[in-house]
Amino acid sequence: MADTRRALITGITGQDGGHLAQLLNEKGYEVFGLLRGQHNPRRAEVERDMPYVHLIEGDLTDPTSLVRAVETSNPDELYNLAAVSHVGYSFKNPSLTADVTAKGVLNVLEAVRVTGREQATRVYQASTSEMFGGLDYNRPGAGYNENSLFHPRSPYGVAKLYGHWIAKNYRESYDMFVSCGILFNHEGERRGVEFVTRKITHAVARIKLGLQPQIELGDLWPKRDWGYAGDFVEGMWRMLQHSEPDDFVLATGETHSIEEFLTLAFGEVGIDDWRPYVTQNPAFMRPAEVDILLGDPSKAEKVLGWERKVDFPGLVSLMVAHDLRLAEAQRLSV
Ligand code: NAP
Ligand code: G4F
Repeated sequence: MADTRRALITGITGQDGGHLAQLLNEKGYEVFGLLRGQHNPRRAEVERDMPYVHLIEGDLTDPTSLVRAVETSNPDELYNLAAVSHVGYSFKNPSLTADVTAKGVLNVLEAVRVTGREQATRVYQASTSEMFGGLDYNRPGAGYNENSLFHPRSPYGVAKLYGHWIAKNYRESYDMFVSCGILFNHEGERRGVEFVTRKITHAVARIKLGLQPQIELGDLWPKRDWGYAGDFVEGMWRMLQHSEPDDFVLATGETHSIEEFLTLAFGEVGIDDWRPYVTQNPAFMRPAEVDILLGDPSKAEKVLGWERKVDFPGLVSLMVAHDLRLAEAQRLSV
């Protein structure tokens, strides 16, 4: 019988960490997750929902903890998903964002190298479409691909670009298997409520059940290429099964505005006009905005055989249905 494969996931408490842990467990992996903080409020959730995950305490800003995590888990595959991942927050905390989202990647790669696992551990780095910036001059009609220009528009995007290039540098310098997934926005039931899609579906369910009157948002015109997180973690895994390390865009190839998202989400609960329920608050606007993101996933489709299964209306529908169940449970408990 073949040995059980071992995977270490940083960012285990995050949206993608949860989807990926589930996928790897279904595939028979022994799954390890890096957990930060002396009292992480999400520990109990992980222990309840993913009892098969071995938790290892550590932090992306603490190189020694990462060395210990790699030694303890001895992983065949390491998925570096941990980051300060909220773009708006990165404007308010740019130095922390650089420490975690940029230098943290270096710390992870070094942990693999100094433990002598550079030929044994395949590494996935969570790169992002935020690196492209969505500016007019930098906007290809058919969507951004692996060769498009980068022009990040936030401390988060800049930090991710460092992570992307240091990952490629370790691939080239040390012959390490390091693949970068340039992922466009992906959402779902596990999405944090600080991100616009979940903030909307969470509020729509509560408005429908009379638990809150309105929702406050920032700019409504930006467009995003929104896919389903469950589909995207399958693409991450495929990148590490490929014969060569490489960069791959994962996207849906469609872009939609926040207004379109609002129309579909409110429509799911029978509200045709969302405008009376939405106010705009400058506190949720950013010093520099990414106007539009549209990805071209044709390389991942062709080389990895990856495909997205959930379309835009399906995504909105599953998120609203999930949040209606949560809101209903909350209403019954008060
Ligand atoms: P998320 O839900 O915000 O999760 C971020 C994770 O990083 C959390 O588990 C968080 O742990 C952990 N973390 C933060 N600071 C840390 C530190 N100093 N040390 C260790 N762990 C730390 O993000 P996500 O949506 O799952 O995204 C996963 C990755 O993909 C991120 O790197 C993100 O930037 C990138 N990405 C996401 C998207 C998307 O649309 N979702 C698109 C492209 C790229 P705590 O629970 O302790 O805070
Ligand atoms: O949901 P968002 O915060 O996601 P954003 O900024 O696109 O970043 C997400 O996707 C990236 C991939 O492209 C990831 F790398 C990153 O980690 C993260 O997962 O905001 C989407 C859009 C923005 O234009 C924002 O300005 O929604 C706009 N928006 C309008 N009102 C809002 C709000 N965003 C948030 N979070 N909250 C609002 O109230």
